[in-house]
Amino acid sequence: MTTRRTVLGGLGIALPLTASATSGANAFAAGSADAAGALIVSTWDFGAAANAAAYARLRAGGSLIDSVEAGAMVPEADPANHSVGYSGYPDRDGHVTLDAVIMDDAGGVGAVAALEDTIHAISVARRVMERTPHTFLVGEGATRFARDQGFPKQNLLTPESEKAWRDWLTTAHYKPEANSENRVDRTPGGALDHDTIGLLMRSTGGRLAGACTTSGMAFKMRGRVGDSPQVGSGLYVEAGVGGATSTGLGEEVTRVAGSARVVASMRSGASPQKACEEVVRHIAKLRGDAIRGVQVGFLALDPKGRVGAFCLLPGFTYAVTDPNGRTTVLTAPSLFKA
Ligand code: SD4
Repeated sequence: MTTRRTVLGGLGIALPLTASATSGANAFAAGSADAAGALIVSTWDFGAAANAAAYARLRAGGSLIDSVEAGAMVPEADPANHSVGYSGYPDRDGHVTLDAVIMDDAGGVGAVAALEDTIHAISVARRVMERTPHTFLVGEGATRFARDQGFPKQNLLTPESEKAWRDWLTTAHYKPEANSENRVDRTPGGALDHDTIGLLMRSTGGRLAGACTTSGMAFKMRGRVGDSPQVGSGLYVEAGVGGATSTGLGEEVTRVAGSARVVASMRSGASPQKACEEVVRHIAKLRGDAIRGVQVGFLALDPKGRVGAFCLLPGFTYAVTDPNGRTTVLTAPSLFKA
């Protein structure tokens, strides 16, 4: 059964928690939500705080791109979040490297991968979109571009993250852990934590935009880039059709251009929910035993305000903020039971 919790009121003001059973994504199907208002969805429990910032920016007169950027910046700056931005777990050589993409529904795209020494990867991605003729900058070039654009050089490796890495080095055992995003008991170095945020937004008029930002899998190989910053894998948005974003083990998403595939299903007439299910089932069929114990989750939103979410394993949560600024955290249905 899907669970539902209202966790935040408009503009991020905390409301008492309520718990009730619901049919999850269908609670926000067109017609049941205010189809005329703006809607924000994002991955994992911590997406609630990002949604609040995105909502506040929109209410203050920001554009959709301003708002998705503002949302993504929240976990990027959060030292308790050990993969997005500041205090992210490093790669196996001890470097914190960030991946991000931002996209509107009019062909605007900007992305960075393997960005270093810069907290707000999503803002650098936006600059790529708005101030270069390119869509994607990586590594040293992305980092140099960030400096040229005036983003301050900052050491992202906190003592806590460094200790986690040094502890990990004693075994150097690489095994991604499902749903580590929501674990509260995780000990630094004890798990290969990853806390990607994928955030999708629909304006009152049905226009769409999205953002996705991460430091990827903890203790990854140097140079590894996951799904998150790749248009069509970690994020895809198409005017009049919908948007999708992914989380989990990026290699399994990149293999099938997952978010673009979700949107393609929606273009063929599937609801956001059915489209997410179709792609998760496709990954499971394609990969068989190789994805045992692996988490992949998709979140989708269409211009009517319908929301879909589906994943391989139980435990993928997402936050939905309605046109009144009320945020609900839902648990996505999964293909497998465990
Ligand atoms: C990656 N998909 O780099 C990201 C990790 C992630 O929640 O989503 N974590 O593979």
